Amino acid sequence: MAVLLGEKEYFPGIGEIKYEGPESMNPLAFRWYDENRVVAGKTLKEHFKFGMAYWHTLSGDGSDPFGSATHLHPWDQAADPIQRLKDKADAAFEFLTKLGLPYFCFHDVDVADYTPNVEEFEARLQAWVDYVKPKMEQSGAKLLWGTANLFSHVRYMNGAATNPDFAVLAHGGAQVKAAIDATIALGGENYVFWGGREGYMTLLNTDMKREQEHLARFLHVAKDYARSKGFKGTFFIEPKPMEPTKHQYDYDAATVIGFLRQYGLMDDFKLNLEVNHATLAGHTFAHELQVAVDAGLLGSIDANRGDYQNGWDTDQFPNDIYELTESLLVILEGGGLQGGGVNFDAKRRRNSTDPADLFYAHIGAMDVFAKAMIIADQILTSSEYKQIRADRYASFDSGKGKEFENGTLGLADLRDLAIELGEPEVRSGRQEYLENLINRYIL
Ligand code: XLS
Ligand code: NI
Ligand code: NI
Repeated sequence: MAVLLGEKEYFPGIGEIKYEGPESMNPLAFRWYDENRVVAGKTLKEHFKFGMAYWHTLSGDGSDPFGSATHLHPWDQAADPIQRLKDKADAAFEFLTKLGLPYFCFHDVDVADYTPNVEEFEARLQAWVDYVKPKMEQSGAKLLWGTANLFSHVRYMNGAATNPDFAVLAHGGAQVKAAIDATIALGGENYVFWGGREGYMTLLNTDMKREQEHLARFLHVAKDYARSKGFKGTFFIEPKPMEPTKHQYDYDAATVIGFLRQYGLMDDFKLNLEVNHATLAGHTFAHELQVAVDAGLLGSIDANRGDYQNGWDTDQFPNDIYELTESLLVILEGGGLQGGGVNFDAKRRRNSTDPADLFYAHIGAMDVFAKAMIIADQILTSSEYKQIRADRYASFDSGKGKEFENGTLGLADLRDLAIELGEPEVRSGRQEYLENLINRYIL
């Protein structure tokens, strides 16, 4: 991927990040992410489809509830909103081409300043589309997914599609329409819905059933509109249990799957799973992945990590090889991501104020993904990992166990068989053995 600079270079002194191999001590090089390396039949580039999150990388300013911005972006200074969106796009494409990120993702309000004037906002988004389209063609970078931010504006304080006020829902519709139009215009491969405020703060003022029906209807009309405009990609729902809302309707993978099934959305929607959202819901990321795989709905992932000590959505960059290896075992065995990729929904810390910190963050994350993929593939192809699990269920492979699976045994049959089979043998689940097996390949 050739480096694409705008009028100004925003990351001077940093060139194209190259693969130098595990022996390299260069902090601005990849040690494991060789995009052309083939693992399990595909290149690492194809497996991951790494994406830059426009919001964290270009818009995130380091502010938190206790303090204002610490990341003072040179691309965010122009007074004119159109000039500023162009500067930001220049910085975005410089960054992703220097890193060799093949994809990016955006919210409508990340790429252009939001204005409540519907027509004016549509015009700004169109100006952005016109500006980035040639940049995408020149660099080869693609749009993994687009989305609309229906949670920041004051009107969305009680949700968008689940707001008790229809006028608010209509404004949400206007934003989603414009974001879908932009996604289609840029050849976006997927479209995401994350319902940050689609939930409730207290049941005392909430008609939960009615709100969920509205959400389903909203998703249907958005999907129908996109299809009518020729969109062939997949829609993703991104579960999260809470934050900002006390209770969010898209709580976790299992909840979303039930919702999609109930409202007839299974053919068009899959899941975009985020690591830190899984942990907020009290699950491991591997658990959420497995739930989606088992339903045939694993679409895409938002890569990051939480903080074990505080529990909220800290969106840190991934760096834990063990956890990622476990996750990639599930993804590889489950046949990969359906249509999606790996979007870095992660931000550098408030006090990581050097522009180079953005590079270190992504390089480290891409390397740990690459190494974990290589390890997971070795575990699957050359260890006893799969066999141990298969053996645990061997009693269902034939005989009466098989008959039970096939549905030909009743409860009374089970009673008779209990007598015939006698007390079952105590068999180890071998958890520590399996944990060591993973480390055997890591260490
Ligand atoms: C917030 C979400 C958000 C979605 C896109 O917690 O992760 O960033 O990915 O709206
Ligand atoms: Ni996310
Ligand atoms: Ni998140």
